[in-house]
Amino acid sequence: MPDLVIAGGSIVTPAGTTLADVAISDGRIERIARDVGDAAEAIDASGMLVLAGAIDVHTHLRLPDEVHPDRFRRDTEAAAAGGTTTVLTFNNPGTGISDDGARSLMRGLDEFRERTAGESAVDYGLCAVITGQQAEPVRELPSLIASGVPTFKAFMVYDFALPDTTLERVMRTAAQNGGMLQLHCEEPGIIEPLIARCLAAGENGPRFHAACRPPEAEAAATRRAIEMARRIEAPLYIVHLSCEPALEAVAEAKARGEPVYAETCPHYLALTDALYADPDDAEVIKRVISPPLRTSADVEALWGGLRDGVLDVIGSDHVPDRIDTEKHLPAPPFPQISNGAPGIETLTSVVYSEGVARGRISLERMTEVISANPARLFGLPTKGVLEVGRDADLVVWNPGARRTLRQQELHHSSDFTPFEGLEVTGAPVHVLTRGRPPGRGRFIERRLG
Ligand code: DUC
Ligand code: ZN
Ligand code: ZN
Repeated sequence: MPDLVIAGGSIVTPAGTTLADVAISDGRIERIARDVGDAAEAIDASGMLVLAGAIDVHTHLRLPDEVHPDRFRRDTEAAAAGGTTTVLTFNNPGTGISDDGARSLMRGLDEFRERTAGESAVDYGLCAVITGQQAEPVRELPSLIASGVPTFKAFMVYDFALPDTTLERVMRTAAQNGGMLQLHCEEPGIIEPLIARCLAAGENGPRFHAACRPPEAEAAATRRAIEMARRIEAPLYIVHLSCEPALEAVAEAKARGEPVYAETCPHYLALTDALYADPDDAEVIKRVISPPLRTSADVEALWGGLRDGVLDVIGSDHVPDRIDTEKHLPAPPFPQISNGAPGIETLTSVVYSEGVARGRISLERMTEVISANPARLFGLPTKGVLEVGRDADLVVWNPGARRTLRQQELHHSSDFTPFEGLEVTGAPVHVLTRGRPPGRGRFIERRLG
C-alpha cells in the first residue's frame, strides 16, 4: 500500500493535464492513475491542480552567520510556502576565503556545504559565483563541476566583472567539462558614463538607477556574450533577461540552433518602470534591481518569449534584502543602494496569476518553465515533472483562490515585497517535498545531462 495518495486532482505536466490520483511511496511517485486505491494517508485534491513543485534556479540566499543565523532557513521555508520545492542559490563572493586571504571556488563550496548543512527546508544546490577575486577560478572549474556544481555565474558589469579573456576561458572550460555559464549581461561601457553624468548633475536619487541601465546596455552585452559563446562553441545561460532587444538577440541565436538558454523573472513579467516615478524613495528602493524594471511593451514581449520558447526558465532572482539592514533609508546615492528584491515565495503565484489566469501562457507551459526546464537544464533528473519514479515534490494548487500579496503575510526574511498590493489568482494548499511536509532539505550534487 502506498504511503500517501493525492486523490482526484488535475495532474499538470508539460505534456497535458489529466484527472488522476498520485500514489507516493518512499518519497517517490509510484503510480499516476484514475483510481490507485487505498493508502496509509490521503489528501483530497478534487477541484485542485496538482503541479510539480517549482525549481527556483536563481536565488541569492544568505548563509547563516552570527548576525542573521536564521535567514537561510526562513527563506527556504518561504520558498516551500509559495510552492517551490527545490532551490539553487548563488554563494556570496565573499565566502571561500582561506587564512592567507586567498579566495577559492572549491573552498567556497566546502564552506557553503558546512554552513548550510541541516539548514534548508527544501532540497537545494549551489551555483558558484566567479569573480576576479578568486585566484585561479578557471583552473578550479573541473573540480567544481565534478563536485556537483556544474553551473556558475559571472558578471559583465560591476567591479567584480570578469574580463573578456577570462570569460572566454570560463566558457571553454565549462564546455569541455560538462558545465554551463550563467551570465549577467549588461555593458559597463554604456552604464558607467550614464551614472557619472547623473551624479555630476546631482541626480542621485534611487529613480536614476533605472535611467542609467537602459535596454541597450543589456542588449549589447547579450549580443556580445552570444557571439563569444558561438565562437567557442559553448552553451550559455543568460540570467534575468528583462527587455525586448535582448530577447531578440536570444531568438536569433536559437534560430541558428545555438545552445543559448534564457531566463526571465516574475518582476519583469508583472511590474513596470512606471514604479520609478513614485515620489516616495521608500517605494522606489524596493524596485532598485538590475536590470531594472522595463516598459509594459517589454512585459508583453517577455510573455511572448515564454509562449514561443525563446525564454526557457523563470527564476525569482530572490535577493533577501531588507530596507532596515541592507538597502537603508534615507536612500544613499543610487549606485550605493543594495541591488535586489525578494521573490522566493511569490514565484508561482505571480506566474500563475499574471500568466495562466490572464491567458498569456498555458498551464502546461507554466510547469515547463518553472519546473521541467529548470530540472533538465540544471542537472536535476529526479525532479521537475510529475512522473512515475521521480521525487514526489509537488504542490496542490487552488486555481480559484484570490488574495492580495502583502509583506505581512509572507514568510521570507525581507521586510518588504516588490509585489506589495498585487492581486493574484491561485494559491498553494499543500506542498510536499519527497512526499512529506517541507523541512528536511538535502544538498544535491548535480550533473548536467
Ligand atoms: N544580479 C543578480 O542576479 N541579482 C541581483 C543584482 C544583480 O546584479
Ligand atoms: Zn545578475
Ligand atoms: Zn540574481
